[in-house]
Amino acid sequence: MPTTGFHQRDIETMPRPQLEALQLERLQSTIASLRANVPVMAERIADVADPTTLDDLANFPFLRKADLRENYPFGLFAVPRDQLARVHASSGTTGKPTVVGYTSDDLQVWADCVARCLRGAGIEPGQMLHNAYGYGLFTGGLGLHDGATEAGLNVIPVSGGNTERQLMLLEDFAPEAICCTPSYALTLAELLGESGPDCSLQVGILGAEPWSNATRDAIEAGLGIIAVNIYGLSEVIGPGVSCETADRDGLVIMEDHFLPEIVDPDTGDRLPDGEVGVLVLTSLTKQAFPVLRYWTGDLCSITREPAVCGRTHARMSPLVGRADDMLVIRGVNVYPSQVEHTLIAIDGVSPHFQLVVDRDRTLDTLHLRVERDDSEIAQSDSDLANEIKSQMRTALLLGVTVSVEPPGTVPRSDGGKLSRTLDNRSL
Ligand code: DLL
Repeated sequence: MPTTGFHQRDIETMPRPQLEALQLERLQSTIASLRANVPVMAERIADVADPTTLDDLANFPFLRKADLRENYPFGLFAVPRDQLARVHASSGTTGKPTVVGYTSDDLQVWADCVARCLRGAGIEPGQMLHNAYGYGLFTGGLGLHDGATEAGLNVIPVSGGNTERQLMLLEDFAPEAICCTPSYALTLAELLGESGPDCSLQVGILGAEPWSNATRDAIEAGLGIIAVNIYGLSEVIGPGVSCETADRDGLVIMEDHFLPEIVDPDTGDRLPDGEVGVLVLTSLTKQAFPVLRYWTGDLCSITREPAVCGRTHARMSPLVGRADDMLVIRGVNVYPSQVEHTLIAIDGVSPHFQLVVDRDRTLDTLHLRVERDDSEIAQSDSDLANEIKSQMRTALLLGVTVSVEPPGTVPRSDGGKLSRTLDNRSL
């Protein structure tokens, strides 16, 4: 049975008074950097006094996804372009992605955070990690890759897709650990069938999408592993903002780098530990793209009680939902507003649409219902559906199925707030 280890034990078990002193010092220098290097932020926080306690952070405004859109692509970066070592991107709320940047020091911090996650989950240096997160602009593949290298693991950079090949490599290479989305782990567990518990895997580092304890039980039984939950978001760094240890008693936040707050979704007021609200994160060491009070939209609670393993950093509960309408489908974030933005540019369809989310065995599927408009375009329904499919794949980086339906079939608002999503997964 894997047991928790450490990558940077002194930091991970630092007494809280010392940790909080470090956080305050780092918060002050993050704010100094924003004032000096990011004109948009300097203007926005001009009237707010520098913090002298961690509680003073509550005086600062939130940073939201819309701010990233308005300053696309590099307007919120605090270093010149020639100091960037990498950029990544995730789904934006409309046409353009959300772009994030890293200096080489930022990449080192990120690798250390992910190495803490992997060692904490019980993976030992010298072991092999099958990395089935997508490589590319998505932070999952490269984020886990660099962290695994930092932790002294042998990384197999399989990336996503081609399940047949993944199964072959799992059998032939016999890795001890795997990382992928929980839904993909469940698919692999099903396909491995009876031989699952006999496979070499011992640990799964799973995240990027919400999953339940029932899913965890099925994955653990199916693959014969312990499955730990890893959380993160591109805007803050990527995977490795927090992660469960092998004890699986909450996701430990890398609090020397990311300062968490839980706030009321409606008022923005801070909530006490234990209460569920929106997770707001402030980066404490990031150079290229420091974020001050980033409104993640993710709902959870936190505790600052020390963990059994000796870690002192705050731990968050698994996410209980979102404060907005963002969907996570097979690890990809999808906003209904992105779909709308893409549809508007296509001739022959009306602005009415509905997104139907389902689960086909273990994998989530997204179906888009659209209506023809009254223009006289010659395209057949199936050609129109194919065109929409291809545009959606480009815009969302996700395969969707599309049905083109007669005018008047897609649900309309009855005066109240119209939900453009029918999510059958929660039923
Ligand atoms: O999903 C980073 C990541 C990669 C995390 C690999 C874990 C593993 P984004 O694409 O920016 O980044 O999406 C971030 O995904 O705000 C959550 O809503 C959701 N999410 C991420 N991890 C979890 C998780 C990556 N463990 C958004 N449980 C976040 C539930 C998660 N939702």
